[in-house]
Formats: sequence, structure tokens, C-alpha cells
Amino acid sequence: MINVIGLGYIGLPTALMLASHGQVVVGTDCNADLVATLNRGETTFKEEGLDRLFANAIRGGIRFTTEYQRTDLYIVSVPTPYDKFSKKVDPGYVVKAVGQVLQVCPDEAVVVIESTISPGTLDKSVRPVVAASGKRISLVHAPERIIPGNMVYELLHNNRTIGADDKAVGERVKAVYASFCQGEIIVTDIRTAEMTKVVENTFRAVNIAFANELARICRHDGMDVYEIIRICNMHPRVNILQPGPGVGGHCISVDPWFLVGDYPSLAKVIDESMKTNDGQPAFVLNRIHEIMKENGITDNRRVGLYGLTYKENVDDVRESPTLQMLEVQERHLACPLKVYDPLIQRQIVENQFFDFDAFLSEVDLVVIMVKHDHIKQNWDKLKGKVILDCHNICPLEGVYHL
Ligand code: SAJ
Repeated sequence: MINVIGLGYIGLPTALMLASHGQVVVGTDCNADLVATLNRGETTFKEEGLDRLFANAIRGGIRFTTEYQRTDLYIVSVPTPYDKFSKKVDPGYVVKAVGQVLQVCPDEAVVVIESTISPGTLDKSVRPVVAASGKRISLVHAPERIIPGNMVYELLHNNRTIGADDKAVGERVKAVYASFCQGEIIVTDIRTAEMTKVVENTFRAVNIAFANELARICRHDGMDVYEIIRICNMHPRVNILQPGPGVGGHCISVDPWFLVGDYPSLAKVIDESMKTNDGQPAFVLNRIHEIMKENGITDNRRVGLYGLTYKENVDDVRESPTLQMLEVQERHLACPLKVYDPLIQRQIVENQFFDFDAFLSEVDLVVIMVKHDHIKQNWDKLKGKVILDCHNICPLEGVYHL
């Protein structure tokens, strides 16, 4: 039996996938409401293919509980927040989860950590807890790689990394993941697995920062950054990502800071890149100000932000550029801008609308913060508005860009 600890964005799909592929799975989460929702047969977030996977897992006998189980294999996928001031990872939830596993597990159990941690965290924070317990367990690090919006497909098809002290244990865990994963599974040591995960997200963060910096350079001198990137990317060895209103989510906007936090005097490019990305919402605010002046819009209550999630077609708002931007505004004691997101039906911010037409009727300037499919099906409704398109997706005439 596999006990999956933490049933969030990663733990839940992973548990469902294992249960759908013949493994006996019990999912454990400390949040009793979340467990109750799952036990009522409802998923806790929206994701392509998740409901179908859930139905398969139920048929496969998955159970959900708040209790840790006594078994020989655990997969821990609890959050690893970072301290905004020190930029260091906070492994508190992982340490607590492992501590609770140690209270119930038999000797020789294998505990796989899927949560993203900074390199060295297992050595520094988790091994001491294991040592103090007196139990002989094997720690493994198998960082997740799936992208929100395409999680189910990527769980099945992505290559994976498994870090273990002992090759045989690594191979045993590999066999479990191979029950559903069609990608290549590499077995390596724990330190390498920890580092690769953070490096992958850092690579993407630095590339996005480069695109954002290019957008600023091009804005300064009236050049079209999208056309420039499009042409550059036709070079066989160039692949620049796209500029945007900022970087959100719990991965790309967070993980690279672990390296800055741990190696402040070495991680220079990474540090600057993260600052560039974090500065992007303020850059968009400046653009809004310029465009308001150009169009004689004097009242910022006539400005509306389209999109509250951290990226398109997901319902996850963690660290979203729109939230970051509202925070900058708040610091300047400005009245918060109007916001609408078709995927968010619960109140998260002030001045939030739940009806697209009502939102549009109240604003003259629409800022496209997120490129949801919804807006691509509604260009007609935006005719006559002043538009700042932060993603270069709007086909209407006279649209402003970053
Ligand atoms: N973004 C841009 N420009 C781009 C691409 C993305 O501004 O060209 C922005 C997005 O709008 C979003 C943010 O970056 O705000 C992050 O989105 P994302 O789609 O790049 O990535 P995440 O955070 O959803 O998922 C990433 C993935 N990592 C990599 O692609 C290296 C995923 O594979 C990881 O599993 C995930 O982080 C994680 O959990 O670590």
C-alpha cells in the first residue's frame, strides 16, 4: 500500500494516477474539509482530465483520510513555502510530515519526498529527524515536474528523476512510478535530484526575465519585442520565452529564490532575473498610467484587469501577477483596480466582478493580464475599449502592448 501525504495540486493527481494503475493507495491530508470533499466524490480543483482520473481511482479503491497509515511506502507532497525576507525554503511541513510518518511506519519503510526543496534540505532538515527517531527508513527525493493546465498528460508522459542513497531503493521506487509513467525515469543521488528540480525552474525563470527585459528595452525605443523574439526564435539555437505581466504560481516565481537564499554571493544572474520578473507588475502599472494619460482617462476606477489567476485556463491564483500588481497599488495607497476572471467564482480581492458584461460596462481601459481561452472567444465585446494586451493575443485594432 502507498500512503500519499498531502493531497494538493501535486499529491492528489499523483495519488489518483497510482490508484488508477493498480496500486493500493490511501491519501492522507491534515485538512479535514478537503478530505471530506474528496470522500463526497468531488475534486478540489479544476484540471483537464482530473475528474475522469478521479473516477478511475475510485474504481481502483483509493481511500482518503486524515490519518497516517502504517505501510512500507510513503509519498510526501506537502507545500514548501519560502520566507519572503530571507528567500530561503521553509521545510517545516515536510519535516512535520516525515515526523508523523516516523510515528507509524515500520523499520525499512521508504519515504519519498516529492515536494520541491532547496538543495541540501534533506541532509539539513529531514535526516536529523529520522536519526532522532531511531528508525531505519530510506529517504528518496522524486521531485514533481508536471505543469498546471496539463498535469494529467504530463504525469503520464514526462521523464522523471529519482534521487536515492541506495540504488536498489531507487530502483524499487522507480518501478512504482513506472506503473503509470511512460517517460524515462532516471535514478540518481538525492543532492542531484534536489538540485535538478530547482535548476529546471530557474532556467525558465531566467529565460522569462530575459524576455521581460527585452520588452522593456523595446518599449524604450519603440521596437516590437514580439516580432523580434519571433524572428530570433527561428535561429536553430535560440528559444526565447514570452514577456508577460509578471511571473506567478508556486514554482517559477519561488524556487529560484532558494538558490539566491542559499548562495547570495554566487547566484547573481538568478537574483537579477527574479528581481526583473518581480518588477514586471510595476512596469505594467506604469504602462497603464501612460495609456490613461494618452487617452484622457483620469479616473483609475475606469480601469479593469482581466484575469486573476497566475496563468491561463487554471483556477490557481497563487503569487499571480494581478495580485502582485494590486499589492503594489495598495502600497501607493491607490484605490484597487476592478478585476474580473471567468475562472474565479469566489471573492478574493476588492472590486472583483463575477459577470463579464457588468465588468466591461464599468471600465474604459481593459488590461489583459491572463490569456484565458474565454477572452479569445469574446473579442467582440471588447470593441470600443482601450486595451492593454500584456500577452500580444488581441486581434483588434489599436491595441497597446507592454
Ligand atoms: N510565463 C511568462 N512567459 C512565458 C511562460 C510563462 O511570463 O513565456 C509566466 C506564466 O504566465 C506564469 C509563470 O510564468 O505566471 C509560470 O508559469 P509556467 O507555465 O511557466 O510554469 P508553472 O509555474 O505553471 O510550472 C512550472 C513548470 N516548470 C518548468 O516548465 C521548468 C512545471 O514543469 C513544474 O512542475 C512546476 O513549475 C513546478 O511545480 O515546479
